[in-house]
Amino acid sequence: MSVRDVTDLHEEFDGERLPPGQRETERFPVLSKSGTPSWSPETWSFEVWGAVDEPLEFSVEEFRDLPGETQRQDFHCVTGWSRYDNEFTGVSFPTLAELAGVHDDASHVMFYGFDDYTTDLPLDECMREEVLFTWELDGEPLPDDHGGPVRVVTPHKYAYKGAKWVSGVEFLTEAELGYWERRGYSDTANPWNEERYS
Ligand SMILES: Nc1nc2c(c(=O)[nH]1)N[C@H]1C(S)=C(S)[C@@H](COP(=O)(O)O)O[C@H]1N2
Ligand SMILES: [Mo]
Repeated sequence: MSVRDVTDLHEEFDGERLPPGQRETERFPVLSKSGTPSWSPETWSFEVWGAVDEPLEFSVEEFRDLPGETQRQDFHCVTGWSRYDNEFTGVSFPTLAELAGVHDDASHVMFYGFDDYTTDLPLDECMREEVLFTWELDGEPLPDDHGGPVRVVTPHKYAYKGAKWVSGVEFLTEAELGYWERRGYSDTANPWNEERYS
């Protein structure tokens, strides 16, 4: 499968590959607010609801059957580390949004995780090919600690904008704040502007 390299994303933000105040790590640390939730294929489901024509629900098998692509992406954690060249396979946000038929008055998005995590973004910040619902890292099933079976990645934002163990997406007509955004982390989270705290 061909790999789309989006590690030049920083150019759009007039920044270096390594955002200010970050250091590169080869390791892939695990950062979770409350540990790794267990899941099983029998009970796992993913839902799309809110300001859409077609609310959607998928089993894990159905989800992994969505049209996938592989991208090489960098990953920037707000605590100061960046990991380069992660190969994530998944379905892009715009592809999923198209399936659901997003209403004209939708302006924001809330992502939900099975650990009661939430994180929000404006809709236009999600309608980018690099925002992936991913189930594979470097050709292997996404490890549970890193959000398996399915997580979101947002390489244009600090990584707290990417919900691990994602259980669903809600399309909103007004802005709302997610878990870390309510606790003092930046709502906008642009790594090249060092938007870490609000
Ligand atoms: N569901 C969920 N998603 C989450 C988190 C979490 O605690 N729960 N932590 C966020 C934070 S702060 C970061 S830096 C990344 C960490 O991803 P990693 O553990 O794969 O490095 O996931 C983000 N997504
Ligand atoms: Mo983080």
